[in-house]
Amino acid sequence: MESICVLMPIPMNSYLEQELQKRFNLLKLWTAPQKPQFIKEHADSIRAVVGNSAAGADAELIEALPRLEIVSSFSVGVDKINLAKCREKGIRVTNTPDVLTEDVADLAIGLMLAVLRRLCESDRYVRSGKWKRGDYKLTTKFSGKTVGIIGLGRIGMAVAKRAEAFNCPICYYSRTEKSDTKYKYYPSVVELASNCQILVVACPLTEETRHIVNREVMNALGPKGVLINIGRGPHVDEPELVSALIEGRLGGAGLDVYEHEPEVPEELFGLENVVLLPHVGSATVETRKEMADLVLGNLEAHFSNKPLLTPLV
Ligand code: 8YV
Repeated sequence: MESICVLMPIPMNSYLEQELQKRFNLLKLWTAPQKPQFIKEHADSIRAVVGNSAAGADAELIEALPRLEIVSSFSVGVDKINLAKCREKGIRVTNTPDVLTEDVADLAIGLMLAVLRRLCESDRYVRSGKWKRGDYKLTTKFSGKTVGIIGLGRIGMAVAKRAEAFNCPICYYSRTEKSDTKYKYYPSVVELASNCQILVVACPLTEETRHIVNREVMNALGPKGVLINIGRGPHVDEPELVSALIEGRLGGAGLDVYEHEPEVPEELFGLENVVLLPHVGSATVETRKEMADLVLGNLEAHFSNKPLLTPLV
């Protein structure tokens, strides 16, 4: 397979890069001084694209690569891939489900604890020497808080299970009510937000779920409510989030994702009721290796005419 050209638009993971380099003819777009020129030069030989949550395969790239057969994403989310275009052109799409579920769910719980128990603020308090000079503030209990989950898929379920261990009642919103769960269903996000104390975004990003957390939802969650976003930045109307937090209409937020990564609204930097992470839900050594192995396994299966390991399209 060493002659098969695989295009990687941006760097993602060194193990993945090394293995792709060993097994295929890896083209690293980010190393090219003129990207459009580079694509043109290699258009007739690129048969696979490896994308991720930051760079996938949009309509323009797909149109530019007439020999493209497969997009193998180093992510579970495929919002950066034009799936309709792939379907239309018979291009296969794979992602990395399951292997990252635990890490992302763990991080969601970590964010809940970090926001409510003010872990980051407390750490800063000790490091800055303030502890020696003063009293620390009381924080908010996590155990027993009602957790509302938008999207009860693999990750949403894993968050629910973990939160149950903290005696948190669980409720959820999804397009349709699930018959195989005892968790309380709300048919709208506003109703869910009105009836929970911690609202977690865990659904895929689609046109339908863009800004699913809007001003109305934030107001429904209220001044004591906490928003946790481990989905995608565009799920939340970010300027509205900033105003809701500044005006005290929303109690706090734990964010791993943002609308324009790596840009984060600077107004959030000064707020102690907010915990900001740099999109690290799946970023453990163990999981990133499993994700990379899935990307490689899918490519190898495709190019040896075997069934794909995790096909989406
Ligand atoms: C990563 C993710 O950020 O799986 C996803 O959808 O957002 C993450 O796992 C990423 O794709 C790794 O580069």
